[in-house]
Amino acid sequence: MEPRTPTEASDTLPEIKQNSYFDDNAPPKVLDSYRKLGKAFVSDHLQSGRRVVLVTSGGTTVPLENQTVRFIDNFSAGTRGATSAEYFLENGYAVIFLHRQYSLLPYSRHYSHSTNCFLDYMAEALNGEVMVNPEYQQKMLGVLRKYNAAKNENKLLLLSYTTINEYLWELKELAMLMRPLGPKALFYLAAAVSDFFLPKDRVSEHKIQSSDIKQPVTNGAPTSEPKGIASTASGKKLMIDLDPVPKFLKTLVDGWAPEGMIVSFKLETDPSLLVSKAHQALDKYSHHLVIGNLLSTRKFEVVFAAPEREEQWITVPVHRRVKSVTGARPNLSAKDWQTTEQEWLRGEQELEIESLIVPEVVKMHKEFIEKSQEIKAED
Ligand code: 9Z3
Repeated sequence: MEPRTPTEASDTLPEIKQNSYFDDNAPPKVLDSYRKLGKAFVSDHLQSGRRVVLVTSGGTTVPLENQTVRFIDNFSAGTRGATSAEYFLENGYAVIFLHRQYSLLPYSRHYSHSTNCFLDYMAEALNGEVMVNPEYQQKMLGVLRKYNAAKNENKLLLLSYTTINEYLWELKELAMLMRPLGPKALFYLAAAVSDFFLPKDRVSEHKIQSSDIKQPVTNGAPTSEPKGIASTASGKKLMIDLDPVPKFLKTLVDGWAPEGMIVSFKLETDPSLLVSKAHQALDKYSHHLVIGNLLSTRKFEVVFAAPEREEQWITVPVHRRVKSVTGARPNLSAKDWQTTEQEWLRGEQELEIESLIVPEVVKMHKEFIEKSQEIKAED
């Protein structure tokens, strides 16, 4: 996992110039205010010499209408990102948390989207005031202290997106703002990003009406139809014609963040594909680490793929039987996984896999910074 030398890291931004995505798709309205917030945050931590991580979290949407009633979504609750952000803060990082609006957030995640409604954490005191239920006092105090420390020390910047277009613009902007941090910038891309999108000029302004879909027509929609859709000759089917999302990871590596360390996640559902797909992503984008996970076991195991290294599995101890947590993949039966999942759902297994993932990433980032400094010193 070598840093690239300054000559390898291009000063021009080739991929950005080549692809016209940002010419054709307008920036989100919040971009100017995010730029100001991001700039102030980065310059604050640049001065203190702190490492800064951009954590992306949650799914991106592809709206089918400008005034959006319907959209295509990517799976992600934001658990991976929100939990990891907390461990990065514990490891001394400042965190820019770029997340899907209304997905889980660091610290507050402990009290939302859970089996308990937040009101279940409350109780009525004898004097009629609302208090925290004594059962939860201890844990909540711990969470509250960490949350307040992150806020008071300006170590956590929360910025949000909803659509794939907002995500791409904001990622680009923040990556460029983080360039002065050099190798101290870390990108931890846990967001579940759409592979396909509907370009702006093909998005219909208003809600697509099923009565607008005439038949028979072929793909390539006659002008009378709402833009971007077409029906088949066989019936009133909505056919959506999506374009591939530009390979932003390549642009991030080569242009937006040439000196930072870049970690991406790879999500698969077929276990036989996970490792090869993680390596493929690494070869394609030439970044520093791919963390592979399967939808079904993502809370209990992940695999690290990095250049010139053996794959490394990180596994949460299963059913109190698996002691080792890093290294080769433990040979577990489907039943073992089921037991783990049940224990986790019952709250018996409290170890969060992010508490194992993040320290490994932090270790790799430290080595990355040291190597970058050695290369600079040699020049
Ligand atoms: C992940 O694989 C994340 O770990 C999860 C986290 C989405 C599974 P939750 O938020 O889930 O804890 O519910 N993210 C996928 C990242 C992704 O879409 N990667 C792109 C790809 O695989 C490249 S950046 O092509």
